[in-house]
Amino acid sequence: MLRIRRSASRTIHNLDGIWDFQLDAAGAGLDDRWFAAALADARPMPVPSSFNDVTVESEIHDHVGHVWYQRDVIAPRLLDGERLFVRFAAATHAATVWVGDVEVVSHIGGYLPFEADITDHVTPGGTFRLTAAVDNRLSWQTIPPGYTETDEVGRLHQRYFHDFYNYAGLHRSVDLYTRPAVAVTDVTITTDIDGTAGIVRYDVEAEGASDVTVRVLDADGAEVAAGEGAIGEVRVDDAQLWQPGRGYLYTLEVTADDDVYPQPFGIRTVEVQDSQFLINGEPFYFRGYGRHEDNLVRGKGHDDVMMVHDFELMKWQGANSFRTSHYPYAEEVMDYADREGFVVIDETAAVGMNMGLSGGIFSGEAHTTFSPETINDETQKVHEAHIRELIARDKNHPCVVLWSIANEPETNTDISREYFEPLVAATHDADPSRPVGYVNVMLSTPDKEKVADLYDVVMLNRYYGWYWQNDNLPLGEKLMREEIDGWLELAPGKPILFTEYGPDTLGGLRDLHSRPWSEDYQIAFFDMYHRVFDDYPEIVGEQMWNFADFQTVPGIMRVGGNKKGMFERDRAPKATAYHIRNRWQAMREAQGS
Ligand code: BDP
Repeated sequence: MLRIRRSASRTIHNLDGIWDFQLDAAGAGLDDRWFAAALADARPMPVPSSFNDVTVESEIHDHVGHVWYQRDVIAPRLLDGERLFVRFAAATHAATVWVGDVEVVSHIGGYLPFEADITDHVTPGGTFRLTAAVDNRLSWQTIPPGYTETDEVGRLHQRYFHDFYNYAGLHRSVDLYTRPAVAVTDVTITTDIDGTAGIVRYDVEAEGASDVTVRVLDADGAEVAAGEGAIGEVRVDDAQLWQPGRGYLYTLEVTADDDVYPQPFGIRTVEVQDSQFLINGEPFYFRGYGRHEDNLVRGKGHDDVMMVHDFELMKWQGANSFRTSHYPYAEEVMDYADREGFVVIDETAAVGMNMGLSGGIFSGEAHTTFSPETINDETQKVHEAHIRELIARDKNHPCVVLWSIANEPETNTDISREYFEPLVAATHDADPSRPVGYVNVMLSTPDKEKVADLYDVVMLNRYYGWYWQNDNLPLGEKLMREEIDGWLELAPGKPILFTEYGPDTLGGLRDLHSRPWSEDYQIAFFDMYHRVFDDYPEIVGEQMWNFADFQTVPGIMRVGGNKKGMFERDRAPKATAYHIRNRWQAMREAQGS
C-alpha cells in the first residue's frame, strides 16, 4: 500500500489527537451497535498511543478484547470527482471501522496500514462520526500467534509466546486524504548500477489512466531523467548512490492523468555472494541492534521525538543498521532510516512460533507448534498475506536490504519445512530483488536445522553465556565456535549475521567479579562475542539484543521488563554503551560507513 503523501493533487487531513475511548469489558459493543451513536461512557485517549499505560486503571491496562475509539471529523470539500479516504497506519491487532453507521473496512494484523474510500458515506463540508473497534486478541491463526483462556476464578487472559508486552490500540497516525478518481495506486521501483549511471525500473498502477509519465528528481528537486508509460526504465547519469551512512534520495514523480504521486527511492544494489553481503557491490558489515517500538507511557505509540532521539543515539554509537524485531515498524521510521542511511532488516510479525521455547514449569502449558489445532494451514495463509502486505508497504525503501520472515520459529522438524518452504517462495515472488532470511533459534543448531538451505543468509540469535552457560563465558565461547564451524559446513557461501546476543543487565549494577546482571558482565559478554566474530570473515553482522530495555509480559523471567538494553528504557546509557561505541566508531572509521 502506498504511503500517503501530499502533492499538487493530494491533500492530507491528520486526525491524531485526543479521541473518545471506551473499554468493551463485556464484549457487547458489536451487538449493541456502539458505532451508531456517541460512545455512552467515553473517556479521553491520545492517538497515536498504546492505551495500556496511559490511564492508572489496571482494568484498562490488562484488558483483553475490544476497545472502541471514536471522534467527530469534518469532511473536507472535494474538487470535481475527487475521492476521500480514511487511512489507519496501524491498529493492533485487528480493527473494524465505521463512518456514521456504515462499516467501511476491517483489517487483521496489528502493524500494517489499511484504508477505505469513504467518499460516498460523507457530506463534503459536513461532520461525521468515525468509530474504530480495535481488538487486541491473538489466536493460533494470527501473526503473531497466541490464545485466550479463562482461569478458575473467571479471569480472561491473553497467552502468547513472545516476551515483549502485548501493547495495543491505535499505535500510528489516522488520516483522511483526498486524490483524484483516476489515480496512482501502486508504484514499484527497482534499481541497478551501470558504471557511474543508475538504472531505474518502474511499474505504476493507475487503473483507467490514459496517460502515465514519470520524472526523476534529484535531492534538490532538479529533473535528471524522465519517461513515459506505466512500465519503463530510465537512466540517471552520474548517479548519487544510496549508501550506508549516506542516504541520498531521488524522487520518482509519477503523473497519471490528473494525479501526481511523489515516490522517494534510492539507487543501490543488494546481493549475497561468497559469504558476503554486498551493498553497491561492496561488502557490508552490519553494526547495530534488534530494537522494539517501546517507550514509557506511550508503549508502542509512534512518536517523532523518541524516533529521532533513538536514531541520534544509534549514530552516536557508530551503529549503521537495525532489525525491525519483531514486527513492521512505523512508516515514519522507515522513511527516516532511508534519509539517515541506516540499513534495515525488515521483519514480519511472525514471532513466538516455537513451542519448544514455551512450556515447562516456568512458562505454562506445553503445545505442539504446527498441528491442526495450533499453527496450521490457515495460519500459513495469514502469514503469507502478511508477508505480501509488508512487501507492498516497504518495497521502495532503499534502507530495506533483507526480509526476515520469522523470528525464532521451530525449524528442527519436517513439518516446519513444509510450513516455511511456500512462504520463502512467496517472499521471492513478491520481491525478487532482495535476499530472504529468517532468524534462527538456539534450539535449531546445524545438526538439527531443517530449513537453512531455503534462505539466502544465516541469522542467529545466540545466548551462550546467558540462558546457556550462564556465568561461564569461556565454555560459552568454546561451544559457540563449534557451532559456527557447524554452520560453515551446513550453509557454505552464506553470510552469517548475529541478530541477537546479550545478557540482562541492571543499569547501575557493578560487580568486581563481572557476575551476571552487572554492567561488567554485559561488557565481558560482548567482548567474548566480538572476539569470536572477528575471527570469522563469514560473519558479516553484529546486531546485539537489545537497543534499549523494554516492557515485557509479566512473569518470573523478567524483573521490570527485559533488561538486555544497551540503554535503559528511558534511554540512559549503560556502561556497555560507551564500550561498544569505542568498537563501532573504530570500525566505522576503518570501513568508511
Ligand atoms: C529471543 C527473542 C527475543 C527475546 C530474547 C530474550 O527473539 O524476542 O526478547 O530472546 O530472551 O529468544 O531476551
